[in-house]
Amino acid sequence: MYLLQFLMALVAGTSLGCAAASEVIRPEADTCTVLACGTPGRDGLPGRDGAKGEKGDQGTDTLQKQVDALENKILALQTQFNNYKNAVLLQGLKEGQKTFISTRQRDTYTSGKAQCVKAGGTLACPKNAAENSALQELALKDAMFAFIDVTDIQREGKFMYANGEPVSYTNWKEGEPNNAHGIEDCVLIVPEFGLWNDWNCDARELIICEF
Ligand SMILES: [Ca+2]
Ligand SMILES: [Ca+2]
Repeated sequence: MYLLQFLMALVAGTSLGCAAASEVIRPEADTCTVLACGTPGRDGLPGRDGAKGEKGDQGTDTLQKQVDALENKILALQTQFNNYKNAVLLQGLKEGQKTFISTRQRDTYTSGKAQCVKAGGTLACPKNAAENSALQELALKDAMFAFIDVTDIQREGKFMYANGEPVSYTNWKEGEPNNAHGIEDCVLIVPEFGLWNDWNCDARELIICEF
């Protein structure tokens, strides 16, 4: 009987010993990684669609339409401008880099000069024979004397351009300049031969502008 109890106690002691041993190795079991212990699981299913976002701006379509409309407007204006330019050029003459446009109106030297500047040009001023011929042609059209931007206002007898430089080309009529009656400080082109005559600045003569 005592032997049986001893043996049972011994068996129980061994079990306790095993239990103690398994408790000692448990931490090792806890450090085991997923990779080492099994294959990874599959990816999950895609999630649901998110909530509808806020309304955005009108986008590039509207902007493109606005750009197209502006381009069409510019094209229309350009065509209109070219037509106008061609119509004006029909009244004028192109010589070298210059375009001479006749106002076909008489005015004083000072007022006519201002009129040309207001239009974005200057009073016509021939610097060579070809330019002089162009002005003569325009003057002939209306059979008028035409002022040119050459004067001796600054110093009597010394004819200069508007910028103060002395004239480098002249086409004086015989006997001119004569400063008749002491009041001729401006210059005009006589249409018949394109010759120059000094003249009263306050007279009203044809105004031709150059651009
Ligand atoms: Ca004079
Ligand atoms: Ca004269």
